[in-house]
Amino acid sequence: MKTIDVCLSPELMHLYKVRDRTVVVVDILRATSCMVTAFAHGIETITPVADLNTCRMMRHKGFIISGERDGKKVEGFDKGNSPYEYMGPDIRHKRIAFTTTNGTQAIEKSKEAHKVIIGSFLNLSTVVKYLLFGENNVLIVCAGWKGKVNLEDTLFAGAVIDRLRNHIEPDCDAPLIAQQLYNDAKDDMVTYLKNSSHVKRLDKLDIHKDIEYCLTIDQYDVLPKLKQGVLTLI
Ligand code: 3SL
Repeated sequence: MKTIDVCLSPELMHLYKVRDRTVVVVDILRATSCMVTAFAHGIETITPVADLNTCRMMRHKGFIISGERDGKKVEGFDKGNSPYEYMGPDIRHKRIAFTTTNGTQAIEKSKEAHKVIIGSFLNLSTVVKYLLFGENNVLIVCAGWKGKVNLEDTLFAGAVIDRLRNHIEPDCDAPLIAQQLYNDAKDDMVTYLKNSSHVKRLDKLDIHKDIEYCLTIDQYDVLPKLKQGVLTLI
């Protein structure tokens, strides 16, 4: 039977061998939710970039430049990190260069994997189906917050594990923790996450509607995949 594990923070990546695995990168609030939304609304590619300057330079190559630091849109950038910015006709058939505090860093740390896909609650069933029929063992990489563990990415990992429980075997205890938390939270994730650190952070920025949106299950059936450093649709 295939196995599944969860890396609860990118700081723990050195503990995992990823070359033979399919890695699912998740940053529920809000980077991977934005990416999935952008693909569902017609973006052609997203290039994840770790630092601000490289991202800035990519405007000269015709990219929309997007990103945040500490939740706020970067000065001079075209777009920030709210999924509502990625629903309009202005992104159709365009290319985005994207840099975020945690999400794009987690993608960078995962790039040695055999396959890297992008997960969020918005495309949960599509992710699950892909993992079910894929041949590789799986690692879910939670972006967390500046190296620390967060609840929302762990809940997503738990949701995947719960749906695959009869088909893929947990590798260690992190999948069991994630699954247990998801089962505690699943009936009302918005309330469950009320005291979580990133929800509090985003509440201060007055973007509560982003939180509810990012916790919506199965809004889209798109699956972004990393190929030579660029995200495209499978
Ligand atoms: O860290 C990230 O990648 C972001 O998603 C964080 S925020 O939701 O924009 O604050």
